[in-house]
Amino acid sequence: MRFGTVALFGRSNVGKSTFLNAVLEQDLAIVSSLPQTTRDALLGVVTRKDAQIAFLDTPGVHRPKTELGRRMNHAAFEAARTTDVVVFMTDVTAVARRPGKTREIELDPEDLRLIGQLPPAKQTPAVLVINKIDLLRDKGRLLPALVELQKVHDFAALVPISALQDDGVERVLGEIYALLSEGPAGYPSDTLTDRPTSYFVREYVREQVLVATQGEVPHAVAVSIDSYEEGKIPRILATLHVEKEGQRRILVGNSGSKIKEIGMAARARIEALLGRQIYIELFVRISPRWKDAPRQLAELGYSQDAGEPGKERE
Ligand SMILES: Nc1nc2c(ncn2[C@@H]2O[C@H](COP(=O)(O)OP(=O)(O)OP(=O)(O)O)[C@@H](O)[C@H]2O)c(=O)[nH]1
Ligand SMILES: [Mg+2]
Repeated sequence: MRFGTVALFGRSNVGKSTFLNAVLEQDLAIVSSLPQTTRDALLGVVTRKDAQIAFLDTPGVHRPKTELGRRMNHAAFEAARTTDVVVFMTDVTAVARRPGKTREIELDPEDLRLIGQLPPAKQTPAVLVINKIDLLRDKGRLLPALVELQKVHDFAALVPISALQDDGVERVLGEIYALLSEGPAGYPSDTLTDRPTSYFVREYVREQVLVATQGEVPHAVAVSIDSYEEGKIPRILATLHVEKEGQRRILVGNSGSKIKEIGMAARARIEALLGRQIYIELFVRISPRWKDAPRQLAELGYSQDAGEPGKERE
């Protein structure tokens, strides 16, 4: 048996959470086309006959404007620093042709900055994954890009994939397997994650906000669980926190139509995870500056140590 922990690390929106779901063969993590979808590290455990890999999906590293953003980056760097292997993920936009550039391949400057902050290869081996190859018309750009990337860091392997189309995902698992050492599994074989149900309730409600709203609203929302009553049909009351009155009005919608739509879609997603019926009711509240207030951040589940594996908080 081989066992190891693996951080999924990289810029926002490159497909880290999509990849996690692909290896788990389950839509555990929330995914969206907006940047900064993932806000904290999420464990997802893949158990096979001869190996167990504990993946940590992390928030996309970005230039933070709030305390929440700083904590998100911190969670990503902590994961990359503490796991056995790092998957550095980028996507084909990083190797796309850029107007006005003279050199054939110009690596993404943000990628270069992040690669420069990876732990030394001798200490933590890293696998480079280029995602979204389904979008790349000119596949001839891939090889020179891989050559350039290999020059900036001693990656143990470089794998082009399409997480969305489940193309190359198994090869990534193979490359990770080759880097793991023999040892007992870290989790019981039926473990999927270490997060409690309440975490996924919050996430799946937030996911529907990302789907149903635009502009500043998706990023202004955090979700808290007010009560969770077990029973034949569990009864969940949750609050969506926004920063401003205008955002509250958008979320509620015309005579409550928007919040109802969000609640119904979130309920379907939660029911699919739990395999049972639930009742959920959503409220909207203005909590100004929740993204910068340490106490409120902690209450909303975004405490400073939230990203560290094994430190559950609910
Ligand atoms: N075409 C294509 N799109 C993809 C692929 N993988 C992910 N995407 C899309 O890219 C967007 C971002 O995906 P996520 O998995 O949320 O990206 P992430 O890296 O987790 O983003 P953050 O959580 O914000 O850091 C979504 O719209 C996905 O559907 C892929 O292989 N091909
Ligand atoms: Mg994500």
